[in-house]
Amino acid sequence: YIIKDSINAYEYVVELVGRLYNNCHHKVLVVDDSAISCTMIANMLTMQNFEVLVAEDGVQALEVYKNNSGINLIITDYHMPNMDGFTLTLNLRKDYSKEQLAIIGLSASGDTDLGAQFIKYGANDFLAKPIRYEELLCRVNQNISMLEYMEALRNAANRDFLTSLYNRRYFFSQGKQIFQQAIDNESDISVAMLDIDHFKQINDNYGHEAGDDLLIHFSEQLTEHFEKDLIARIGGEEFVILFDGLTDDIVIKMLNDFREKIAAQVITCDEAKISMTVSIGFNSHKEQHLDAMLKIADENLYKAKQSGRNQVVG
Ligand code: GH3
Ligand code: MG
Ligand code: MG
Ligand code: MG
Repeated sequence: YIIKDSINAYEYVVELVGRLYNNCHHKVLVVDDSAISCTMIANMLTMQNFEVLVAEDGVQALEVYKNNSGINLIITDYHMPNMDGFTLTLNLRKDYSKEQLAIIGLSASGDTDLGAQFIKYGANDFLAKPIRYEELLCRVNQNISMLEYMEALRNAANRDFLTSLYNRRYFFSQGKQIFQQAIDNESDISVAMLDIDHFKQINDNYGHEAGDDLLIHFSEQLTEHFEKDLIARIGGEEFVILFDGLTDDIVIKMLNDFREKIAAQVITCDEAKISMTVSIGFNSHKEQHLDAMLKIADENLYKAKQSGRNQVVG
């Protein structure tokens, strides 16, 4: 880099710090039976602030990958005892797509076919040994940018912009599969529809922005309270939850606990202190379709509204 003046230098440092800061969110697994090669690559990446894990062969790599969540890039050698790089790549691709997990194959110099073959086996990219620092970083950064871009696309398609909860489209695509499994296995499945009470008044009294803040807060509470269940925002102040494999007693208790928690909170928005309540309709009666199950939950929600709000009916 040629730094011409202090402004350039400042911008360069800001960019560099930003990149280093972002890199620490990425876990990279380096797989190579040559300890020298493995350490060298690991050091190059550690210098760039990546979190680095290492493995000696394909078998160990699968083990490390299984036991560490959040690895999104694997750099793997080809020649290794127990399991080579191609077999490792093939194994990983059974469960993880190129858009979820980037794999960069390492090909020894002289073996010109290895690169192309790695890609045929499912690698995203390859690097020729001996590894050059600049090229390694370019390829790693390019692959990570691609993963981030894919994640942004997935989120744009599946999540609600305001609250980051899943949207209606994602809820039904996932929900229908979970519903079908529950039918096939004759296991418990239930749904709840939630609607914040008198939300229009909250907007009218405190403004639309405060309303938005409350929706975000409410969504965070939902995610925290129902960690294992499928939650979505399906309307303005309307939410749906799908419970898989839980008995009615457990779900109704969870819903009532949540309802009470919300009712007991006072949320400070700017100067204002705001409280809210939520009405909930529940249904665990299996219908032919998920939509029909939700319709009953919605009727129960209506009953909850009719009989005074801030309650669970189901
Ligand atoms: P009820 O207890 O019967 O549910 O009354 P309510 O006022 O909550 O119901 P209603 O359906 O009449 O009003 C819902 C309100 O939610 C109206 C709308 O302005 C507001 N709303 C919907 N989406 C958003 C949003 O994204 N942000 C904000 N701030 N308000 C929203
Ligand atoms: Mg080797
Ligand atoms: Mg509503
Ligand atoms: Mg409402």
